[in-house]
Amino acid sequence: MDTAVLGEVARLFAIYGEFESASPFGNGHINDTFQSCWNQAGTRVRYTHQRINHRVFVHPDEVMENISRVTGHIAGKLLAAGEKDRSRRTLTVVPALDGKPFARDAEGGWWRTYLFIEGAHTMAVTASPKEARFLGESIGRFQKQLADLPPPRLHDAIPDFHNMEKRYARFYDALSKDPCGRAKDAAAEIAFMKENEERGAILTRSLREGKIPERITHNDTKMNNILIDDKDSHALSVIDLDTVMPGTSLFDLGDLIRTVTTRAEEDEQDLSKVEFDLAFFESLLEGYLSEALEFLGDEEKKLIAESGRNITQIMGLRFLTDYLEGDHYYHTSRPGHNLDRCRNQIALIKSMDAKWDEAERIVRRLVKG
Ligand code: ADP
Ligand code: GN1
Ligand code: MG
Repeated sequence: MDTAVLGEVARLFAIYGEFESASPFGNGHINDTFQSCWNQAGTRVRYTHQRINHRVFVHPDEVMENISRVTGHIAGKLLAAGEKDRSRRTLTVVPALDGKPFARDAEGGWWRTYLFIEGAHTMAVTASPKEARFLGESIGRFQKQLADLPPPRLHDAIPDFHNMEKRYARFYDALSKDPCGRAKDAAAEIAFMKENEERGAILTRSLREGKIPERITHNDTKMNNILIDDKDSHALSVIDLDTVMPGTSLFDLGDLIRTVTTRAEEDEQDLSKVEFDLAFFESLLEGYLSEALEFLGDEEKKLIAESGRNITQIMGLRFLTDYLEGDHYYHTSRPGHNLDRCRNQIALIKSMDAKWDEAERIVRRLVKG
């Protein structure tokens, strides 16, 4: 998209001053993200604009209603706590000129705008246990901040998002149709997913049977959805709020475990680098539990280690399904990208399994406090 078109989109929002420039930003798999620069009476100010992926989020107005409520609630908490730097500690929705939290472009695209959070970055991999701890803390805090969000229930932004049974049904459908003739190239991965189907259903079943409670959760807590303060590596704010909806605390913890406890990126092809790191796991849990221990129930605590394996499995299964279907869902940048991601997730699960007893021991020790 060229600057002139982005300028037109940016001007749909209630932003003061003169538009100067705009360019693509970030590396998400789903939405298209841009930044714009404005001259506001002599000060250069940036904004974040996102074109919401309308194929993934079929009700963008409901997504934006969820996000407005959630960010408003967190902003209220930060204000009540006398926190400094509040507009860097949560996303701030900038309304469109008509007051709505989104705007439509000439092609029918759905756009939203946030204040650009300055002096922050996202991390692709964890460098030290200290960072893992900060990341864990931020998600525990996020869940705690939303525990008392007033009714009504949030919209289900993507129904059955982490429902393993439904994900398996779609996988089997893709496998039987094999529209691109790719199943033959993924025989080992397909076999792994079939062998592990039963174990993978545990979070879905526990939630459905009421063994673990429904809470408001983020549901996409991979580490690059957390902004880190440039000056002290503290986790500043949790972003990418499209999927905030009712779920289990374990979806969020699981996605953190999946992304924070290995030094390898999600699409690393050298699988010898994909290793579950127990020191990162322990620090991540210490951080998360420093906020969450007070509200977690016994059944949730029992499933902590399992949550990491579970969310890693669901992501591996989704990458594999997208590969079989022809790469329609995730942004890809090379042939076989989704298959590489799937292989990476399976390698991580195998590494978790190899260290399972120690991981469970760490959990038991930490939940005792
Ligand atoms: P996606 O759903 O495609 O993953 P994200 O909402 O995660 O999109 O945004 C993509 C990237 O854009 C983030 O990883 C982050 O680097 C950057 N980003 C998003 N919102 C902001 C913001 N308000 N301030 C600064 N950077 C942002
Ligand atoms: C997507 O939007 P992004 O890139 O943060 C996906 C997540 C996956 C993740 C894998 C709405 O997250 O579920 O875990 O890719 N988001 C959606 O990297 O499907
Ligand atoms: Mg993201």
